Amino acid sequence: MKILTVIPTYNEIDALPTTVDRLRAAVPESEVLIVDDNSPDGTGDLADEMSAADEMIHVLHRTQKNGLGGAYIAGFQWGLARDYDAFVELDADGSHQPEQLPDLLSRLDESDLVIGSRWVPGGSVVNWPLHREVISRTGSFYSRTMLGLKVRDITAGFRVFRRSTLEDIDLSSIESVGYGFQVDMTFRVARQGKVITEVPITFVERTLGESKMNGGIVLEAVANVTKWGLAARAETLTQKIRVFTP
Ligand SMILES: Nc1nc2c(ncn2[C@@H]2O[C@H](COP(=O)(O)OP(=O)(O)O)[C@@H](O)[C@H]2O)c(=O)[nH]1
Ligand SMILES: [Mg+2]
Repeated sequence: MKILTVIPTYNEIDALPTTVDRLRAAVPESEVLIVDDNSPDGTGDLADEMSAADEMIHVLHRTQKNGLGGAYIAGFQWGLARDYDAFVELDADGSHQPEQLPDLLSRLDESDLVIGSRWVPGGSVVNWPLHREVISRTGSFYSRTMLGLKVRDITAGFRVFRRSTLEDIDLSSIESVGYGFQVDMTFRVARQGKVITEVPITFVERTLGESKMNGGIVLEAVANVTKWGLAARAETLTQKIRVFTP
């Protein structure tokens, strides 16, 4: 199985080397694609140096900061144009522990999408401020309710997609840039009747660099989830109504 781990970066110059070293040690067979949005701190140049020193590491440069969702879609399209069988999402900041990636990969033969989950038994977060936990749990709860999903950690960003799962999604129609991207991908996979597996992970808050999360990202997710939920409900209603005209 040919694996591509996509790592989106924006100003991750301090955290990226350790994350990639840990990944290369934990899953040496995985190739790595760093997708950098022209980070002002020089992360893109560092990525180029790492790529020059290791043929398993590739870099995709984008011209401007365009959100995590856009970076992943560009990374997936890069990989789909090549012969990878599995696509991993991994944050650069060390929150997703590469040592737990084998646990996720081991479930891929029986799944279309594997999610590293904080909110299933055995999953946890370390050093997260209370407001982050509240936002994450509330976001998952709201998405589950609005979209009728059974997944516990819907905004999770440590994931493995089977190639066919990505091929069956129209990536160009994904509109969210922030966490809404993860929700949208989950919703689309679930609606196709595909198998989603959640594997418990320990999510460790970053010690280097800064989070790019902001109120706009949360609002975008809430607005989109509401829109998708209402649209899905309207579809169901239309199907149940029979109209007789004289
Ligand atoms: N290429 C790119 N990467 C991004 C962007 N926003 C966030 N990221 C990356 O996405 C990952 C998760 O972002 P982070 O700020 O840690 O979010 P948090 O974990 O929710 O606080 C990190 O590797 C970031 O560098 C973006 O606009 N472009
Ligand atoms: Mg983070």
